[in-house]
Amino acid sequence: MQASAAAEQFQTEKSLAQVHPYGNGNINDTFLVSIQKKPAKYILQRLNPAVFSAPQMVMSNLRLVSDHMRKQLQQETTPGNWQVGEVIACRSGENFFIDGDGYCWRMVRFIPRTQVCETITNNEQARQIGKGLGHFHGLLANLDVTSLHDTLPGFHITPNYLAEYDSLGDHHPLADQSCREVIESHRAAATVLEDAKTQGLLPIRVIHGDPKANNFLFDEISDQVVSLIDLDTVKPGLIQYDLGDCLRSCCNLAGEEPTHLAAVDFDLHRCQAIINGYLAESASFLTDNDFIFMYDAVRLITFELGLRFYSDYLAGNIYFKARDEEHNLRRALTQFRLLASIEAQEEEIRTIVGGSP
Ligand code: ADP
Ligand code: GN1
Ligand code: MG
Repeated sequence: MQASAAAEQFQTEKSLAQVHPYGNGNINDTFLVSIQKKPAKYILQRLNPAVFSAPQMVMSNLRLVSDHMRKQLQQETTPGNWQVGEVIACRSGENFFIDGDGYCWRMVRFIPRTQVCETITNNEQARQIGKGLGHFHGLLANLDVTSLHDTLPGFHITPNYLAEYDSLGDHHPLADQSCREVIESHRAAATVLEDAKTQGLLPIRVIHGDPKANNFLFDEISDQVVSLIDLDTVKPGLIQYDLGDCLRSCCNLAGEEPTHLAAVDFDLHRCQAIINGYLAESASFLTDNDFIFMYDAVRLITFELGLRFYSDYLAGNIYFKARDEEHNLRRALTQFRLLASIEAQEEEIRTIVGGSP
């Protein structure tokens, strides 16, 4: 179904004016929907069925998490400006719509006067992002983890991604020697967070799963982070996955899609700014053990994403949206270069995030 036809299935206030592709997400198809003579806008999304096989679970989590955040915000002593997305019902009253081809569509209100930063450009933005992630974790800290569906089993379980990679075969015709070497030299370290989890060293909490730069919304005027969107992967997990992913995404000076690989570098000032922002919001729920694994987390999640991109390249680009056949290979090389930069600065990063080598 065309996006414009799908948009008509939802209970918007006025007749729709325009529906355009929007944003740079790697998973879902996103459209900006505007209505006539009004600034109000909506975001329409077609969920990626290769990633989310049970969209009703995704939508149920979205409802649960949004309602919980709203309740928590009402109880905050100093009301802030945190925004929670609002799902628009479709004509049948459901919060999603399945088209004739089986695709799941949903609509949310565009959070007004906000914008995303595809690539972070300064330390204040980084501090805001850290604060935003800490606020998000704090709002969900007392939500029962067992009330959430697992929308993406195996997500961030690095040994599983290695097993998937291994299943693609040792002599794959597209194999890239440098990627192979990185993967082999990191194989042994891939279980570090899962081992800590099994040993009971790290608690299972409600996590976002995907707190990369372009999932944070900045207020257009104040430049404060006012929302963390893309809640499809909210689930029980380790906050180390989230911090690792946030640092991986926001401290890379060249962003995830650089024109020159040489520009890829993990920036320590950004790292410090994110941690400062995060700590300012997270004192109530962090434990000493949480700090021990922070360096391992940023290293592991960067490796993991490189491995995920590379495996998807070998598998024929079936998971991440890709512009051409080698797009996921370039993305993998970017993450592996960032990994090298992280490892070269291990001592400095540990000084910032805690934990001894
Ligand atoms: P994906 O899962 O593909 O990454 P997202 O849910 O992150 O999809 O949406 C893609 C982009 O759409 C975001 O990076 C952001 O620019 C924009 N977006 C999504 N939801 C909203 C919203 N409620 N308000 C404003 N912008 C949004
Ligand atoms: C995907 O959906 P998006 O673009 O926010 C992916 C993340 C990756 C990220 C890398 C559900 O995030 O895990 O870190 O791409 N999301 C999913 O850019 O796999
Ligand atoms: Mg996104």
